[in-house]
Amino acid sequence: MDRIASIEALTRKALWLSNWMIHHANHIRPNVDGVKVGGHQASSASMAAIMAALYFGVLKPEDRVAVKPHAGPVFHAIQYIFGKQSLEKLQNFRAFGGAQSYPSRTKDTDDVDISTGSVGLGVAFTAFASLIQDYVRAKPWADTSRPEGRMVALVGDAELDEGNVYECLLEGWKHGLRNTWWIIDYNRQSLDGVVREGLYDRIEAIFRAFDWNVVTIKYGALQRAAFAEPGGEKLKAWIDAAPNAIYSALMFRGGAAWRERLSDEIGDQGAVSALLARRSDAELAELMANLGGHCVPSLLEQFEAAGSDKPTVFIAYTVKGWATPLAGHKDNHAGQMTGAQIDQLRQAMNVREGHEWERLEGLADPAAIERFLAGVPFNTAETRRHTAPPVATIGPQFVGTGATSTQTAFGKILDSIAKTDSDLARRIVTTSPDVTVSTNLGTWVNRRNLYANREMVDVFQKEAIPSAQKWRFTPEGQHLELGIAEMNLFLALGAAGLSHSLFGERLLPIGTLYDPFISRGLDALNYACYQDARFLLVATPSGVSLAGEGGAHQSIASPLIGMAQDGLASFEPAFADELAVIMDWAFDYMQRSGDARPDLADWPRDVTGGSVYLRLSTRSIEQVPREVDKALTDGIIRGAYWLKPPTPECEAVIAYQGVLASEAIAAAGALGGDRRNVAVLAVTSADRLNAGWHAAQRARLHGDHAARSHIEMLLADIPYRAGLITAIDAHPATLGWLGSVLGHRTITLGVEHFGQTGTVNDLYAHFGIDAAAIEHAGRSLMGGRQ
Ligand SMILES: Cc1ncc(C[n+]2csc(CCOP(=O)(O)OP(=O)(O)O)c2C)c(N)n1
Ligand SMILES: [Mg+2]
Repeated sequence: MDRIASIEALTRKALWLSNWMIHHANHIRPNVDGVKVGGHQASSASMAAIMAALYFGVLKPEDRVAVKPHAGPVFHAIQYIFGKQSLEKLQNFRAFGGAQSYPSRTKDTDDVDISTGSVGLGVAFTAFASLIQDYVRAKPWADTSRPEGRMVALVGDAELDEGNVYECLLEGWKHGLRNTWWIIDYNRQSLDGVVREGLYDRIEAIFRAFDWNVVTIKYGALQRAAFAEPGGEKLKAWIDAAPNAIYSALMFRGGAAWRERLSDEIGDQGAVSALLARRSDAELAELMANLGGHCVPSLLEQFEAAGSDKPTVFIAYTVKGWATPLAGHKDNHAGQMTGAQIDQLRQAMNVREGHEWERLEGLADPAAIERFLAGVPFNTAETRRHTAPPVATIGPQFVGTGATSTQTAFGKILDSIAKTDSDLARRIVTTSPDVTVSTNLGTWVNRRNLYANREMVDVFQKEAIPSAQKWRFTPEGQHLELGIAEMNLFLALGAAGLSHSLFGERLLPIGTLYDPFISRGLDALNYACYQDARFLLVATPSGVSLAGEGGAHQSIASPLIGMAQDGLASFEPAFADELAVIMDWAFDYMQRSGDARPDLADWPRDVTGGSVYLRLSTRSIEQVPREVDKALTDGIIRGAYWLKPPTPECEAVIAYQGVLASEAIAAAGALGGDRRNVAVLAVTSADRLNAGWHAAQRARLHGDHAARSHIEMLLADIPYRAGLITAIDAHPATLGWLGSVLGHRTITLGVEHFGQTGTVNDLYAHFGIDAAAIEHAGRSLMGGRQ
């Protein structure tokens, strides 16, 4: 059996198993709650041949693939054929513990390279993965003996509606993108219906504009042979002119309908009538379905001809629902075959009843296929997922005790790291969407340079024009300068944050942006976390504390995003020494992968690690001169410590997070004087405090009655009658829950409405978060006693 015949046979297997998997999940497995299970038979069928040609023919172990989310079943079927996916997981497709609905590198066990789900993101991720591959390989410390991989996206045509695809094309062009393949499943259908006519021309023009190779795989081998027959050119002209909707509708209706339509429109033209007459209805339907994207020899030919490393888009014409009764129907996106239809497909695939799950059931020569599979290049590597040893941290970098802002301190801490000759400094890569200088990365960049795939001098420096920024671009540079698109920032952080796994080289990525613009890239941030990428996100400035910048730049919700985002530990330090401690911890936390660390046990995620988000500010505040001992370090990392501890007579507690430290301290002074005890709780991470509290609650519910979280232990120091005032330059709900930990009466201060320009004092007074407002709230809780 030759290679092409083997891959064609395996295409049919992948088609069958993917459709059967979905059918089983929806119609055979008991449905206990009546909620639709779902799965996409037509979208899977559309890609079966493309994926078979890639996985069984063209891909190498070093390639990395993002599979269109709704073709997940084909991916799982192929892995099953390789022997890398269990029957049990397939039978539990979309069930608890089973194969995931959409390929997931964290939840699936069968070698998913790049998760997908939110359309467009997996596509763009491949471009950033390729940039990161180049970045890493340009470094003197990299092991370049490993072969370079291609980053491949299998793209639904409607994914091209997503703006982030174009944002990444532009960025890729700027950085000299290489080794990237996007294979578009051009079935001209989306979820709701058939796409607009003429889309092909737009797509082609766009990719050419960005200097990509464009390879169109329009006709299958059968069609090309028919075009060569007398009258064939008429048939080709008809296919080329056919509106998408007509083609789809006829695909659905089948051979007789094709004959009727073609006979009506071109059938009186002599040779072409004979061409049609030579074929049965079934053969005619097969011919018209033989678009390039379903033709294994055509696909292999084009993939194998693409020799250069220039980014290449393949536009593969396909039919949604190919080779199934769903083919071409405009409502087929979530449509599924009936029992009778799946039975018909089973028979057409030569699969015996009761043998539906067997790997090679129905194939003419299973032994030959096994031999073929054993030699498939993609299947030869033992493991395709790498690891990299952790990079040692170097301890907190304290940068003085003069009044400062956390943003300024961040720049100094990074500069202090940049000065060291350490692995940590070498493995850090910084990136920013056009806010490098305004987020204080400038000094780091001056020392460590910008990354480019070739040397470029700083023209301003060469022309002797004085500037604080020395922008030298070099392959060894450690800053990846991005355009303004925040989606790109998070995609880049996602790719860099998986470098250890994708490319076997550890990176410690740091991305900076303005805090409010996290929302602009939120889905890509969520996506990066979902893939378990590891990075440090530094968001600054934040809140109304940036005053004069006005409402459009003032973030309100970001601490709540930080709390709710899985995989992201968020902090909002007030003081430079806290920031130094948190950054040092973050570099370790980003590299954890499951080794037990019992000393940090109050948040389960501490064991596995994750990414870290720092919400910083440009507002300078007085620092607290102090020794940062172990207890203080622990408190900072756990999320809170007593800045002014309570006494047994404590009447009120002011709990603040971030830059309102100064207001909280002033209010505590005014409220307490030397007569009563007003304690101040410095919260560095509402997120970790809250997660620890939840973890302790769960532990107690599961029988560990002694479990206590950090916040419970801290608040146990204050009498029950004491009042609690929380204050934050953000939404008050961030800290509002503190009152429910032990039931203290609580007033929550914060910002709930868009701000406006003004001085810090104006805005703090306006929103009631200044020292006077905190004091006022405190008095009301202390029962009006003066
Ligand atoms: C960001 C996002 N929006 C919406 C969806 C829901 N959705 C899933 S697939 C799809 C249509 C995809 O069409 P296409 O890419 O052409 O794939 P096909 O099924 O035709 O192969 C939509 C809207 C999603 N997954 N992600
Ligand atoms: Mg489509």
